[in-house]
Amino acid sequence: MILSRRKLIGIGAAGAGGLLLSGCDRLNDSETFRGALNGATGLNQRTQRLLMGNALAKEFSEADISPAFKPNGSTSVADPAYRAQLARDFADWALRVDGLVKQPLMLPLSALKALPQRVQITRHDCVEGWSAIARWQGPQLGAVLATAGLLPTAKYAVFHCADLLGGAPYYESIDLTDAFHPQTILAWAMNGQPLGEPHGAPLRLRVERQLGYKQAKYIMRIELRDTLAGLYGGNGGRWEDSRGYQWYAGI
Ligand SMILES: Nc1nc2c(c(=O)[nH]1)N[C@H]1C(S)=C(S)[C@@H](COP(=O)(O)O)O[C@H]1N2
Ligand SMILES: [Mo]
Repeated sequence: MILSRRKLIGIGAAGAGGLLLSGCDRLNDSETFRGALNGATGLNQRTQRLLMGNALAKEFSEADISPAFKPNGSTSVADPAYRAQLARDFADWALRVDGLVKQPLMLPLSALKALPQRVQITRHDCVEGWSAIARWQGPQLGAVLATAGLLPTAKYAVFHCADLLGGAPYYESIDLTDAFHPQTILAWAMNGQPLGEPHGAPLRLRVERQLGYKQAKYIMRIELRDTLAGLYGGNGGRWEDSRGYQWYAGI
């Protein structure tokens, strides 16, 4: 199903409004609260509680933006379907959202741009030992997931990318705590410009409290799953499978 702009704006606004209710750090420290969280059955309750107790990554000012931001890992995509979409400025591209959702979605860039936008200037830290600061813009992942509606069994969001790394598809995954974190966005713009191919056009993940390899570029599909077992190497990401990188890459 392709959502109309109007429908998306309506649902998206409600979803994003909910996302702004975060910031109760102390609640999450309490064992009692964690117990209540674990025992919660309703998805809305689970989702809302996931939104709390989530510290924000540091945000920077315009003046801090790095003059150069090194493209890393894949910097281009060989897949012919991707090349055709790139040539057409992704006019007929759509993000697929499926798996453990109530309503699978196909979201064109126009729909992602019509959702409430979050802009954040953050630092990207690559395990190879370099960092760079950029301004990212896009809808919150949580608003997109709220539009699709998660089934109660959903535990992970998996990002399927268009590129191969070392001959196998790049993919990454995060849990729902990070998926609904207010700074977790699907970025289509970097430093005020649409993402270029080296940085992951048309869409990349920004999950700001984790290392560079979690920031999946060239996202084609988001799949909601209850387990990471049985998916490629079973470790939840391309680097996790091939190099033994930690699945939770918290900084
Ligand atoms: N699809 C895809 N996403 C990816 C990678 C990749 O090779 N393919 N490399 C990762 C790594 S290790 C880093 S440091 C960042 C680099 O992002 P940049 O190219 O915008 O600097 O993207 C991450 N996301
Ligand atoms: Mo990296």
